Amino acid sequence: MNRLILRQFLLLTLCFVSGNVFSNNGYKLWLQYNFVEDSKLREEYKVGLNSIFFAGNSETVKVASKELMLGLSEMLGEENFKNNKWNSQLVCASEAFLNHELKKLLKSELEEINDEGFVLKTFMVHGKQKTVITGKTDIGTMYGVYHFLRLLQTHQSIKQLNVIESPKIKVRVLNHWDNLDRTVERGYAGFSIWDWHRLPDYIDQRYIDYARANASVGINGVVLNNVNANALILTPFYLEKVKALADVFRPYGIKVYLTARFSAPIEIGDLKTADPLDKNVIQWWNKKTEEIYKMIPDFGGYLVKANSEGQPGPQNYGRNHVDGANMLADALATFKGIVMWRAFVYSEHDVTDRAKQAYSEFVPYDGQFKKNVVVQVKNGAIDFQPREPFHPMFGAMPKTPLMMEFQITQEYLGQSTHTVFLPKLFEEVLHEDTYVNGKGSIVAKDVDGSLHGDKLTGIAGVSNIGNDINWTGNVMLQANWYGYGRLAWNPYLSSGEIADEWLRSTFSNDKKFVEPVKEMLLDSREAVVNYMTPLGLHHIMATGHHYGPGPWVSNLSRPEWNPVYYHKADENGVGFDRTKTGSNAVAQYAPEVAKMYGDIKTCPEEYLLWFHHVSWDYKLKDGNVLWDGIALKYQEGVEEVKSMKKTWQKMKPYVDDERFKEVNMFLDIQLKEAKWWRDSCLLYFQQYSKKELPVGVDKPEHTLEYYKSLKFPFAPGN
Ligand code: GCV
Repeated sequence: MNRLILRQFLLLTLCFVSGNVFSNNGYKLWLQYNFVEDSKLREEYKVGLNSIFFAGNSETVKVASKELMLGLSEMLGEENFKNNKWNSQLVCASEAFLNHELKKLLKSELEEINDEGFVLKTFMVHGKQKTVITGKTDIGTMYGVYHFLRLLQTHQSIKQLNVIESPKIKVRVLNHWDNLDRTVERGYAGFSIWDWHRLPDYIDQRYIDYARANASVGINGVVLNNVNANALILTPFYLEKVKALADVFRPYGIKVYLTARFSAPIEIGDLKTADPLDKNVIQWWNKKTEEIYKMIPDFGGYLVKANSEGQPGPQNYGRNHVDGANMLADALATFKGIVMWRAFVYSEHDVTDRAKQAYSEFVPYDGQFKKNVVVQVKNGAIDFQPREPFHPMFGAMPKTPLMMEFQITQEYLGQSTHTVFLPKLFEEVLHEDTYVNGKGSIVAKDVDGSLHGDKLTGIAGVSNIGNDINWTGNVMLQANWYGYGRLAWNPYLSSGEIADEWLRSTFSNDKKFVEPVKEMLLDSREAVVNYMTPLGLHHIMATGHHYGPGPWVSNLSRPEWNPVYYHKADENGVGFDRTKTGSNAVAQYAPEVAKMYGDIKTCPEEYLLWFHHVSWDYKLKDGNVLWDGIALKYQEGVEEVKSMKKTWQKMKPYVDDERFKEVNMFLDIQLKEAKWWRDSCLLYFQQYSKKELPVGVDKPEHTLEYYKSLKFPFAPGN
């Protein structure tokens, strides 16, 4: 019996005897390269891939060819592909290596792509199928190889390929909020994957697999450490370790960036000040930057959180964000490095609505930042809530590139136990219309630079990765890392396409699995909004760790850290009036958007309580009064989780036992917690509405006092 038949025989026997017995701990992420069971399709692939040739011998070419061989051997059960050089059926070569004939044939396609783009094209040569994967660079060609593998993983035909793709955003980074002691701020998947103590000499296989996963979706940068930064990362002791990681990531097209603690010149440089206009400080950063580039010639640059939540910054010296960012930008400019300067600022000394503060502070600086500065803006004006209207800064700084900051880790969305498919949230934000240049000025266009013609473009995702065996704590949340990467490559992809690809590559191509689970993923974001913060409620999570509900919290030192600041429930109603009669935050949007949000009749109900203080008796579009509407939404959220659970339970035949059980247990937790959210929030708001729960809403299991008494002293990520 040859190997292949034996393998299939064993597989079938084992499945027959005891269901899906193979355990799969999820470590391989979406790079599972499952064997193609469909023999017809497998034959099609084999016929088209009889011989394979990779031109060039850079490290990138080596990793791409290794990945292709791994993928093909797993998916097709074949290891020995012939190499007929240029006559091979599959040729992978970047432009510089293409032979004369292919270069001529691919001329116009190559003109269309940028340095990281790729072309996948099939020709018929003497009646035989020939496929070429090429790019302007080896990195582009590598992206083409990953795309090709994705086609096979998702069981698509490779007979007539004509794919021309370039990433639409230049800087596509993950932000790790990882500390040097390996704790991860807002991390729910174990400790940091960076084993600083063992670096630089010990290179964990994880670093390589992390790079493969990122490259497979086009992520091209990693900010290794927390924005609440520790200056020690900039000392030679740590820079050696950073260099080791940069060396691992380089072949995969991934650059390393670091967060720069603004007070580093004092803390590790023995200076008396960190004033950005002080000549010793300027010199210190210049030297430090030079030192980094000597070790890491392709270092990406700095990410800075300044004068925000207690972090030091230029304002400590009477200077402003422009002074701070430009000083670092000058130090980096010679080396083509960039500064990602965060706009996440709000102050307890500013009595205006927190939602207005970043815009008020940054928009007046438009046009004043150096060319290699990009301002990093969270998707919404408060803080990564289950749903927020888009940040009013998008569209509002035509002379300054803005990069999007999404949070992949679920600080406010159930952390790692709740299955929430975030590409749905990301897609919603990217498609919001800012109207700054008329209808169609969607957020994605500000991010990809097409709205204002920005040269420097970027997107950041706060990582949900830790050292848990499955990387993200819950295998379903691997989809959010994947989906972020895919949207960073192309912010116009739909969440449905992304869910489809991810499910097929991670689990199975069986329609009976893909269709229902896709629906479950696509509904999961609305579910979390419903059971946590329906109709525009926001930031009513418990204190500090943000785990679970805490709408009653009112005793924190900073007013804007208290949930009561955001919901403003009283006997008249609930919600934050951000219209002209209130904080007038709506005025920060373009007039069309301000008008829509500002009028209770036209404000989408998803944002109702974000922008309006609404009476408990206000009639919603479906005819229910607000109180009933809120209660029914909370109930709907619980029902949605029940239905997610039902869907998953039917998936047992298609999923290995280990991942099946894991997801099942997490859905149980999610259901329990959805009820907890519903019951505690409704009991709390009921004190003000003084109304009965409407028919159809379950009675709370405990009293409000009980929910208020719950404490979680060691909740993770805090
Ligand atoms: C890294 C929120 C989080 C903080 C985080 C901060 C930020 O406030 O709770 O943990 O700090 O955002 O984005 O800087």
